[in-house]
Amino acid sequence: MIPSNLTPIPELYVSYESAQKLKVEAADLVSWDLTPRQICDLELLMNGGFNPLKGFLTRADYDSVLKDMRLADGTLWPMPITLDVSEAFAAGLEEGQDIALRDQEGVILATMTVTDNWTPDKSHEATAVFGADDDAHPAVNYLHNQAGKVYLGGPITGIQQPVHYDFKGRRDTPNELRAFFRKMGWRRVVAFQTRNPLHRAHQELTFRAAKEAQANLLIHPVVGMTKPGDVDHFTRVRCYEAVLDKYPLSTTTMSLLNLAMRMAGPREALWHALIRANHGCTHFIVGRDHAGPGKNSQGVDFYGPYEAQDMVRKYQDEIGIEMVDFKHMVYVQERAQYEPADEIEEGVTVLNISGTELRRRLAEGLEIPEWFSFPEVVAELRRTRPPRSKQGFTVFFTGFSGSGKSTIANALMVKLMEMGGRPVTLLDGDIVRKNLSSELGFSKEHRDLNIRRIGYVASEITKNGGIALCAPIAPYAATRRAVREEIEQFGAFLEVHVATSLEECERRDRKGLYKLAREGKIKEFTGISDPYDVPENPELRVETENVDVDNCAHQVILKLESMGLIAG
Ligand code: PPS
Repeated sequence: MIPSNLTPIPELYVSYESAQKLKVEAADLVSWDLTPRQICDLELLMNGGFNPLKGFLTRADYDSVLKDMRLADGTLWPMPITLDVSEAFAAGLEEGQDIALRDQEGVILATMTVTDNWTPDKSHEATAVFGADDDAHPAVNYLHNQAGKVYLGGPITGIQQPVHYDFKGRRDTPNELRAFFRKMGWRRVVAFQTRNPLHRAHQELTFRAAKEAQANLLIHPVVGMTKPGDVDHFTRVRCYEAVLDKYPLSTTTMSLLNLAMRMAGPREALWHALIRANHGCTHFIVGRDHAGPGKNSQGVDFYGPYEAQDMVRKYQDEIGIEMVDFKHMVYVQERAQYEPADEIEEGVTVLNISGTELRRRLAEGLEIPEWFSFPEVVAELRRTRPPRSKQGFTVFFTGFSGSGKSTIANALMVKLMEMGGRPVTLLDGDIVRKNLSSELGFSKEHRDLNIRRIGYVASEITKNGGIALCAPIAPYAATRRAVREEIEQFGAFLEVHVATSLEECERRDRKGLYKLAREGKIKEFTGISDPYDVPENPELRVETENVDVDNCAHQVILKLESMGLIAG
């Protein structure tokens, strides 16, 4: 049971004087540069947000969390908080060795005594924690494609908090929030977790939840890492600030939580409840499909809509936080007000705008009515999400060498430049290899690096409202997917498979490379001696045999029009 909000929660920080000493001593330690997700985890470990954890999970705790949602000593804890590192880094460590944990600029945040060092079975972890070993789940995808191969476990000695330059005044540690609640005399506090902008329905439901629980309200948005594709936290916080003004004075406050979400549905809901209890909250709102990651690769939801609520209800007494049902609020036109959907009689006109519909209206620059959201919130969203026809985007051609990618991309570039409006950049395979990637060869590692560099440049172009046309072979599906994810944070990503068959490319053999590859004079040649993953669901597949280049480029233009990316 977590201490009531009248008492402080244990932190892992040492005193200021000890921290200064440790910083100097740590200069001799081996350093691990933390990933963005690990920085989020470390912050909550150190400030007590992840109480009762004292460090990254040991192997015994990890096994037990996977199996029973409990630490080895039986304490409830549903989420494996692990320090994943590379094999090379782990190989150099001895048991009991202290290491320095540093942020991405090299600033020391903590030291850790490495008591455990093991190679986890990630497929098993995926199934145990997320319910399926399916890369369509963002955390499973992270586990397999981003996390290091080895886990380190052991206690943490906290030196200093990670630095945040944004919204400093809105960030609170659990103890700062507890102190605030004490000062304000808030004995009952209901927390609302969110990773989305709030609209009128949310304001209504949270205010109603607080009234029902006879509690004050804490809007507690996640600003660490959320689901790829979410509205960025800068925009969201400006939106939340606008909504905060709509609550009666001194009933409600907002604090930002630097959590890295896993989108693990029921387990995540339980984890969220524990974190809120640590922050001194007595009640926690859980809705339908809390922290749901969407659909799996078979198109089926990963979790049932009420699994998260059932889970939190089951453990609420053990945690010491009471679950409050999230009421689905809808707008009743006749009465011009929001009411819970399950309390409405038949025959009245109920209005609702789904998340998908909202995104469509923003994307197409259509009206968003005042009954749905506050004008200040809509204005903020419009600022960051201009209509699609004004956003940047990336067209990513992929296909065999000689398939016609560059030729089509060049034709497309000219057509787009004729239309005008946005700057266009062509990142052709050959051009990139002359400039950006001149030192790279064609091993899997080098190809991945090459594609990631192209993806990075394209994402910057897209973010800044330009059009990036990429035309590398990009033979690996996982790398293409990573690039897609990076770019989709900022704008549309259109994958075009230039589906010229290998036989045809070889027959054309414009550069004479296939001949050399067949003779073994070029090694690792895509299609001959190196693999090519055919895109399964590209936005567009173009056949080039018996179709001229102009027509192929025109097909892309039509697709862009149908996606609303260029005005018709
Ligand atoms: S990758 O796999 O996406 O990084 O390749 P990419 O950057 O597009 O570079 C492909 C061009 O390099 C030439 N080339 C080879 N291609 C494939 N395999 C091997 N081993 C190889 N060696 C040289 C080839 O001309 C490719 O150009 P395109 O324009 O695709 O024909």
